[in-house]
Amino acid sequence: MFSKRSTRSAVGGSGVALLAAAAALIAVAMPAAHAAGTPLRTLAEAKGVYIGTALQANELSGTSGSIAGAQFDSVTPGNEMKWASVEPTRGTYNWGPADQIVSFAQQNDMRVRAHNLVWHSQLPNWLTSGSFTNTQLHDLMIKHVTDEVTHFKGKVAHWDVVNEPFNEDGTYRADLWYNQLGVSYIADAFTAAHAADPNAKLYVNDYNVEGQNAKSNGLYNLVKSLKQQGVPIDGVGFQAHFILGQVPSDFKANMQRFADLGVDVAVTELDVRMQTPSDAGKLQQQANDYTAVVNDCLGVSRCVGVTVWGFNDATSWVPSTFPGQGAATPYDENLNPKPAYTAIQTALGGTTTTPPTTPPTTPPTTPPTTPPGGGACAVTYGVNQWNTGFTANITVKNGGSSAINGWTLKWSQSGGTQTVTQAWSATVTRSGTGYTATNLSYNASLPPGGTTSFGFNANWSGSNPAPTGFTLNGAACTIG
Ligand code: 9MR
Repeated sequence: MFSKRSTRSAVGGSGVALLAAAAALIAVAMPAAHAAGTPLRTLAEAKGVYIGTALQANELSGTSGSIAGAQFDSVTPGNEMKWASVEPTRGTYNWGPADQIVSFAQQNDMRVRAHNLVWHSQLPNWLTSGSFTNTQLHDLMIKHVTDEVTHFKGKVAHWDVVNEPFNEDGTYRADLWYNQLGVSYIADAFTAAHAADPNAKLYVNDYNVEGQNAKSNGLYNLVKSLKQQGVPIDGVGFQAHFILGQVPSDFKANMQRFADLGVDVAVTELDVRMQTPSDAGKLQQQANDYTAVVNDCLGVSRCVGVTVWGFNDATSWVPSTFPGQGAATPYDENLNPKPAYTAIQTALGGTTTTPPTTPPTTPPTTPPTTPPGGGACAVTYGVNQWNTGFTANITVKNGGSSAINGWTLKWSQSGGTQTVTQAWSATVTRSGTGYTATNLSYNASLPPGGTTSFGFNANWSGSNPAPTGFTLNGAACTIG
């Protein structure tokens, strides 16, 4: 379903060139909360990597859901797949919230980075306060891993099988698992996960391992040993919870040494925290830090993707864990994109467009018909097209003298076959040669002279001619 990094050459360089060559993007003023330009996921896919976000089940609807689905092609449940969430009572599973996130991912054509199976934290009380023999604890771990991986079998691309097994000095963390089972718990967890879903890519994941240091050396030796033993490990996740200005300069080289062991690598929980309040200088430094991380991943052929740990400052874990710090993500608390967003977009190959000084629309020479409740309109249609797909960005202007409350924009595209795969800031459907876009609740009202913008991604084959015959609530539109 998704291009893996190993296929990057098939869709990468030539796709980017095509993107650039075919770009006919019309710059438009986008409403708050929806970023201008090509969505991050479109750019990432053209580079053969994914761009992901952590999400919690209460973020799937409304503006946060619509941004997440439009911009990201991978989702990691922030908490919903952890042991305490899925097995709060021994042997009784609560899959609901995690299932909701998986459904959201399927609806939005996103992959799932599942997180996590064996960790020292967010364990249920029955497990931490129980008194189990080593054999019982081993069997409980294997059963949990087997049951959870089986439940999501075929629905997740990647599993964080073992999370945060190291101390800062590179020794094993003395947690429940290591203390009772010894280091073999790690290999056993991977083996059980692989048996339950042989197609899922299995990762070990940790923090403060991005640079070469005692902790990453410990992790390196573990991965080397697991590979030598033939344990089914596929990848290493670098969480990348950074402090402003402190992305290690050897992050890329460090990822490369792991890749050289024969595993994939991924940036799994990226954020860059700062002392709040933020200011322009800090936000620019943060943008530089995000640029460095994306470039580091793109510089390692086995780096399969980058996930941000929450895409917006409103729901980030940082302020509650580090009082006085925050503003760590690419979108602010009002869900508006920050310089860090543009930095990711640019690093992934997107271009920044400057709005034209004169409006790109031409006034109609004959007055359009104006049905009750509707109005004359003007449309700008920008398309970024490559060999199998395209991204369309549309701005519609209410050119009439009365306000519109609730709008439907229709147009046709005759020739070739096109399939809409996702839309943002509007609902977009395709039937025959006709498209229908309807407003979301936040952009239903268009005052006289007011504009709103939306977009969609689609696949095409045969040909992909220019759209024609735009109407807004039945009134003909000019195309600028
Ligand atoms: O984002 C998660 C937050 O909501 C939880 O309160 C927290 C509890 O430990 O876990 C957060 O996610 C962590 C992730 O699972 C593992 N790496 C560190 C993340 C931030 O704490």
